[in-house]
Amino acid sequence: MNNNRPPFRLLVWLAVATTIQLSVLAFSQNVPVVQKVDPPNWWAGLTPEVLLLVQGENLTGASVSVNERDAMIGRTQASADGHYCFIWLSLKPKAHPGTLHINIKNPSGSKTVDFSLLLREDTKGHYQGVSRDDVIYLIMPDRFSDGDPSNDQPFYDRNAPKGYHGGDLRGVRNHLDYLHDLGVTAIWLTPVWKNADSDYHGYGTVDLYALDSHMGSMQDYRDLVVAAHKLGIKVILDYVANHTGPKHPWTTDPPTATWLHGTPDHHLDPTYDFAGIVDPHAAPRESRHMLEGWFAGVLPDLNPDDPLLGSYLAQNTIWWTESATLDGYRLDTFPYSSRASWSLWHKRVKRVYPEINSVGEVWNVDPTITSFFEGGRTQFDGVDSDLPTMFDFPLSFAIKDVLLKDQPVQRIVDVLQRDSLYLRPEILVTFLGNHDTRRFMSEAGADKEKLKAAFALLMTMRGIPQIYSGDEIGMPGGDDPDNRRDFPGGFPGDAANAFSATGRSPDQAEIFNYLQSLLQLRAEHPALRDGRHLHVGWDETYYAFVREDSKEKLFIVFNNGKDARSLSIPTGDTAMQLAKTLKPLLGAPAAQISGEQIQISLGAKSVAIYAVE
Ligand SMILES: [Ca+2]
Ligand SMILES: [Ca+2]
Repeated sequence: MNNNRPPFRLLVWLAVATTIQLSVLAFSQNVPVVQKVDPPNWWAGLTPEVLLLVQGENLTGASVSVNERDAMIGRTQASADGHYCFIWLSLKPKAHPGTLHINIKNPSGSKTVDFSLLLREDTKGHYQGVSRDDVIYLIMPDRFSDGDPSNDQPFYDRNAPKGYHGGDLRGVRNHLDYLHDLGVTAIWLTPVWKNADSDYHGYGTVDLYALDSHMGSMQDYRDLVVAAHKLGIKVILDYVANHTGPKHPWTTDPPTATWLHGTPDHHLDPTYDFAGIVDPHAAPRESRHMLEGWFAGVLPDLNPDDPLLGSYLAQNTIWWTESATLDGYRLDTFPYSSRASWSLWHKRVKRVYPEINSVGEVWNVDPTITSFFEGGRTQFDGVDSDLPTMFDFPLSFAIKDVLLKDQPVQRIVDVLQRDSLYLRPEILVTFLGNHDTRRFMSEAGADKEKLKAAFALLMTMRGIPQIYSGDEIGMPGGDDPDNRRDFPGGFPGDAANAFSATGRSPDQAEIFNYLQSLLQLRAEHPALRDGRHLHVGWDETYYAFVREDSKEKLFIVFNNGKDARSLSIPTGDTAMQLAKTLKPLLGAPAAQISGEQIQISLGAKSVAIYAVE
């Protein structure tokens, strides 16, 4: 703890005791027992108040006091069964770091809880938010690299597709140079908090205030972020507000009567259709199962509209952000919690971290559906989600359908033509795949040329691109959990090491090198990051477009044909009308401009990029 001041105990003579007697006990009671306090600590000067959730026994009717001059108990609220007590702890703006002694007392006795107020880290270089200058890399830490075999157990079995494989935070830190070399500027780690049994993926938490032991220690987490920031790499928290794991203690013993939607015995089956939310004419029953059903039929559904849980979740997010100096959020299963609750969550988090932003998982093929969840405007129901941006699932499906199923290029243009549905299409997070989808290379008809073309589109089109770890070396992988195979070279005894240039197969190297050159191009050309995206032309199998800002213009042509094509692209009344010459980039074939036509011979399933002069 960072504290140069004398312990508060010495300052007691200055302090004013604040005690609130809740109620007179109508029955005899045992001494208060405290098993857990959420959050386990806070920071001096971070917020004017912190809501403590004390879990234990015999807490009903207890009086709570704190004998320190910088803190005051606002009010308390205990559950009827005495297992929980909420404590509103007010903190002075200039509260000093140190240990608060919170006394919880009933007629049978008392219990004192030590609660640390830490000194905040310097905020410079932290809590940055993600921007169009970033390229995000998604890592499932258990499957990336084992940097500390001492934390591999329990449930460690590298042969079990759904067991722990040993990867951890130190493993990620060990390979930051690899990511930096590739050109990545932000990493999104799937949840690192404590899960039960063999839930290696992290999406079934049993304690929102603990790191899973397989991941390492909080110090490992902090060390990873510090090392990442030194390389200019941001770190994104995967936040799951919709549900917990089935073994979370709340499942059978929730802190309030409305903490969860339902109980293990009586809850709604889930649906995964967002139409009932988006449709202004829908009856509540059309969204009830989606909002309140237990995801996958087993995950206890949190009710973030419970005001206490709403406060708990926002505060929990702030605790992780502050603990590890994080830079952004990926919001899991975004539509499955009410947008009103997300709005409050965003406001609470932004109050502390104005620069930080979030990207929501809104899994749908249709931009008319996905765009509804974007924040910044009030929808028909009077709610503004405050969500800055989301993953561009419609574009991801379109790119794969076009390249892999030979669907008309119009599929991609269709998505872009609906960009006016969004307030900020330019910051949508674009991607080919993630830990929930089949890998590109395991889709029917995939090959490395198509993957390279897909990456070229991703890195030249509008949006903030996200790469799923392993796709940069063309890793195969079918449906979950096959799409979560171990990264080669990250684990003891691996036959090959794809983290090293010499350890990559020729195919792996070809894909990696091409993607690396695309990221370098993107870094060198601001127009590819923040320029306007303008159509030039398209037909069944080609699409030509421009990215331009006030200083430069790039021309990109995609041939989705199964064969090479000699294209003659009309440029009249387009952003290319006045173009004089085309300078090929990344090995693009020569292209000629004659009058208002551009002539290009382009190989099958390939993308060519030009600087326009
Ligand atoms: Ca390990
Ligand atoms: Ca829900």
